[in-house]
Amino acid sequence: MIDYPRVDRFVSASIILPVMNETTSLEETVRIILRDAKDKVEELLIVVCKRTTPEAMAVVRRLQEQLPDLVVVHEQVLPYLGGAVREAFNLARGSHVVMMASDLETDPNDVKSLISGAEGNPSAIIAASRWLKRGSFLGYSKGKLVCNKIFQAFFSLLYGMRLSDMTYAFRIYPTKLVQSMRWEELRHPLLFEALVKPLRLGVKVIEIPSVWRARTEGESQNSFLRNFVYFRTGMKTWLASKASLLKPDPLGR
Ligand SMILES: Nc1nc2c(ncn2[C@@H]2O[C@H](COP(=O)(O)OP(=O)(O)OP(=O)(O)O)[C@@H](O)[C@H]2O)c(=O)[nH]1
Ligand SMILES: [Mg+2]
Repeated sequence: MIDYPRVDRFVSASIILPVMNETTSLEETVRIILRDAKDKVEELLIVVCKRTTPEAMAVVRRLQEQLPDLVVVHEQVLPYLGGAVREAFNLARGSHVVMMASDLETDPNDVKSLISGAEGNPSAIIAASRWLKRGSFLGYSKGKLVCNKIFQAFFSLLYGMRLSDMTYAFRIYPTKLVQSMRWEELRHPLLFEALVKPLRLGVKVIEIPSVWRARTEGESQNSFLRNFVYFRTGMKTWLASKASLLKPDPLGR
């Protein structure tokens, strides 16, 4: 039988922080997470690449010096954001992993709520949603908002799930789950793949409200047109056999 690994309790969280051009946003993200949840954090897994700016690298090095027991810096081998997240999944040592950004678009004040969700439901994915409370998109264009809503409605119907936000990459996962899945995407669509593949396997997803605020520092690595690739990811996963979603040896890397 095809099944995904269950986790019976939350022990600690590995926080994945991909970094490209963030300085003060990264510092603020780390400060708030540690203020709220230091005792629950296994490690801050900062993923950098060759294109990470020297200014951002300087902040990463400083954090590493200030928090030697918590900060792990990894230079990615696979390309793009999906590659960064996939490598972090494999490195994580906590019982759970938090997927988020370091540009403050994923509000670090909500990390504690994700963690308490995982404490109550250790086998589930706890996902932040921008559609649970009115006014949770700050600085998002009207056109993008309409596209976003249509996309969410289409895929929640297709997957038969009452989920309001399947594309906000701000979630906590059981580490064993993400390490047992076969990931394909290398760019931003990995963030959507990382929700629909577990859904296909029957993993429970619980949403909590969160507010998205457009970044004020640096710029996004995603182009609007690339969002259309998300359709392909969603359809391909819907059509895939369940066996193809997991690695042949579920706990193998
Ligand atoms: N290490 C690494 N980090 C990345 C890469 N691409 C993006 N990031 C970081 O990952 C986080 C999310 O990426 P963004 O480019 O802001 O994309 P997004 O906000 O998810 O997407 P949009 O809302 O469509 O702009 C940011 O903190 C980026 O700096 C990458 O190739 N490698
Ligand atoms: Mg962003």
